[in-house]
Amino acid sequence: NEKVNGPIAGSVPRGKESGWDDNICYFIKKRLSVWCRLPNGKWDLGKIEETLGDEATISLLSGTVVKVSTAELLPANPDILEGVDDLMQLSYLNEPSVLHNIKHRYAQDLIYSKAGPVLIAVNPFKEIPIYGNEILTSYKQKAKDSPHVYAIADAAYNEMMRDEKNQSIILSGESGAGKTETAKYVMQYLAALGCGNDSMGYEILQTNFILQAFGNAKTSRNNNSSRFGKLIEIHFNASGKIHGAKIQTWFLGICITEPAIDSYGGSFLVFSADRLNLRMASEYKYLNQSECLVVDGVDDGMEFHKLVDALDVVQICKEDQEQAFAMLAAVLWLGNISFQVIDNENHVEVFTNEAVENAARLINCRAQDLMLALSTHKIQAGNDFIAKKLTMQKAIDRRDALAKFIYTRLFEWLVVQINKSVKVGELSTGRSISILDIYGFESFKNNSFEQFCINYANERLQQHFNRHLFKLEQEEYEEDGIDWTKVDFEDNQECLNLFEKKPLGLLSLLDEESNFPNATDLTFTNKLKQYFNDNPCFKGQRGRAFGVCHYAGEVTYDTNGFLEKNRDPMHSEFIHLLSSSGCQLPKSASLSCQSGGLESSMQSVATKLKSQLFKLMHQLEKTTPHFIRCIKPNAKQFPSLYEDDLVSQQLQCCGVLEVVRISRYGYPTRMTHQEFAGRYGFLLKETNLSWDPLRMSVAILKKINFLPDMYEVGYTKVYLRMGQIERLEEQRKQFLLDIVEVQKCFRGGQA
Ligand code: AOV
Ligand code: MG
Repeated sequence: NEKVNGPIAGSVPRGKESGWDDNICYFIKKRLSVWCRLPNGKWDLGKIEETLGDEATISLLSGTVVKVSTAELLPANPDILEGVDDLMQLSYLNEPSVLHNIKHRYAQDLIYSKAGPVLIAVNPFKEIPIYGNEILTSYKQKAKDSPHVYAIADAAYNEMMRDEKNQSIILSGESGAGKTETAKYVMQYLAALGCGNDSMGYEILQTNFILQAFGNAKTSRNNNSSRFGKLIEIHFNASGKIHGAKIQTWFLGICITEPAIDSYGGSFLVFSADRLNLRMASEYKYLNQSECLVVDGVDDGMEFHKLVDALDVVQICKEDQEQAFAMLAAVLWLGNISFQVIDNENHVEVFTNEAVENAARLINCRAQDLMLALSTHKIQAGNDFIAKKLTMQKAIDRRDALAKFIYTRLFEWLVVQINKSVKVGELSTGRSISILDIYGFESFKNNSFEQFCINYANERLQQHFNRHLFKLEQEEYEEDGIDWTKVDFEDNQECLNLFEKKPLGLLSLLDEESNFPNATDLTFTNKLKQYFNDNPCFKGQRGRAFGVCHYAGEVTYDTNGFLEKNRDPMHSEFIHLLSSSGCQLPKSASLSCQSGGLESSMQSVATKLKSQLFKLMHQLEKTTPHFIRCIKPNAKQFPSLYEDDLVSQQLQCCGVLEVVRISRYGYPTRMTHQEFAGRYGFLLKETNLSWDPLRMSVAILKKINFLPDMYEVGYTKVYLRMGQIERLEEQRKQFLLDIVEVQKCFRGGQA
């Protein structure tokens, strides 16, 4: 079937243009610009002077003349296409052209572009005046249609109202690319569109702020990095007004002492100093792990007031607020607790100082009990329990585990409170928009269990994207008997298999080792190396390290602490300690852990994450997705700095070129033969009633004289290329007008 294959015969290798080789002569003759890859790997614009065999002489824009292989040349787009809104409009779709287009726009603060159905958002790292009421209104009134996060929110809203189908807006991108910020604008738009008589929209916006205050931290990648994933489902009533929301979070319970992460819980903690007996941030071990303590330009006092206001808005009473801050302070004081060795077997006791006193006071338990819980573990001997002293490292781990335990419960408790406040009685079906913002792909110098989980989650999300934009599209064509030449796309199934396969996958093996009493992080790593030696996604490395080839690049993980973090032991001593404390919040939190069912508390962290992700994917499958790809233009978080390589790598790993290709050569309009025949059957003067819909469709298409590569006829549907349906609709409109005319005449005649 030649007509479909035409433009993209075979699968087009990345960055290559089909038929380009034959075109080089034309480019020489017309003196058209080409992209030329220089020996340093960078693309530059130039003109071909001549070719000799495989070698071309190029004069670059700068005046320099270079000789390169013709394989390093690609066609450049005519000037008139410079900085187009949608990459689909480019005549030549290759990597340098796409990069150049986005860069050209970025230089003019046009941070949004479209790649077919996907919105690309490049982080400006500075404020640009493209948000707020006025601009919002112009998108609402369709006065503006340039690519914008508001336009995506608007499309989702309209589609929801029109089709009564749940929608989702999925943000993805690396850490620091702008997902959370962009999600905020989506919510702002929806709140403005769906604001009713009550303050529900405003309340929902405030929840963002609260969760960020408690769940974000400064990392080397992002000053305000989300340490939790979030899905917020906003529900609308029949007249399109917001009537409630539901928030789900996936808090990783990231270890507070993780080197990459500091100032946990943000900078807010610091100012409630007086009341909570707190010191400067630098005096807390959990906050001063590295240099990135101070977030430039953040006025902690102001932020704290905003936080308290927001807590008021979601109706968390003052008493509970105090308790929440007390818990935060307790976490910080716990970090300052130290131990002293008391015998020659490295057993320890808690060093009695203000840290223990303050932590105990804030948790509302006896200092003695806290000290015992941190430095001993109970062993059953017959009918009795005896307390055995812990060694130094075990005690430190225990202390950090308690801090993490309290912090995680606090976060979960907050989410429960917030949900109570924004809850709707009866959740609407078919009228909701879910916004998904998870922790972005991370690759640090040292990557631990946290990055392992984060990157696994991103791998899953990437597959959802692939499935929707490539797989489902192609599968539908194939099932309907259309010869559709496949566009190559990066499938990440193999990497997901490496994680998920049973019994031989990273997660299963991790669980297995976590359950072995004698296993260590090293035995775990060795097992991986033994089993995955031949797996192309796995790279065995020295010592405790191994690498995974993720869709976004290879990451090396250090398995130090993997087993312990995966077990996430819920020490019964902690639960006992907290439930006997006089403090309500940790008590209710620890009780809710117990009542959360043994099942979920017995599960390892990795298994829990996996099942949560499956649930999430299942939920998303039931919605119409809208994708926003956030791009980080430089690693320094500087404004106006665009690093080609960094952007190129992100565009590649999210398959932007492939998305555009598939959209350009795909068939955006599809109707069943019944629908098609029903709507356009009028075009046929004489229809034979015995004809089946397929035959009718074919007759209509013949009648309208479409060019052969503008349509396809499948077993069940008619497929039309972009712009074709308009022609049919035009004819239909004319036909209906004619009928009205005829009727008028007829009535006129009667009268
Ligand atoms: P992330 O959510 O993608 O990272 P953020 O949304 O936190 O990234 O963005 C990082 C920072 O970039 C923000 O704090 C802003 O300073 C800036 N920024 C992002 N988008 C914009 C914008 N549209 N206009 C102005 N500044 C912006 V992570 O949560 O680390 O994956 O886990
Ligand atoms: Mg974020």
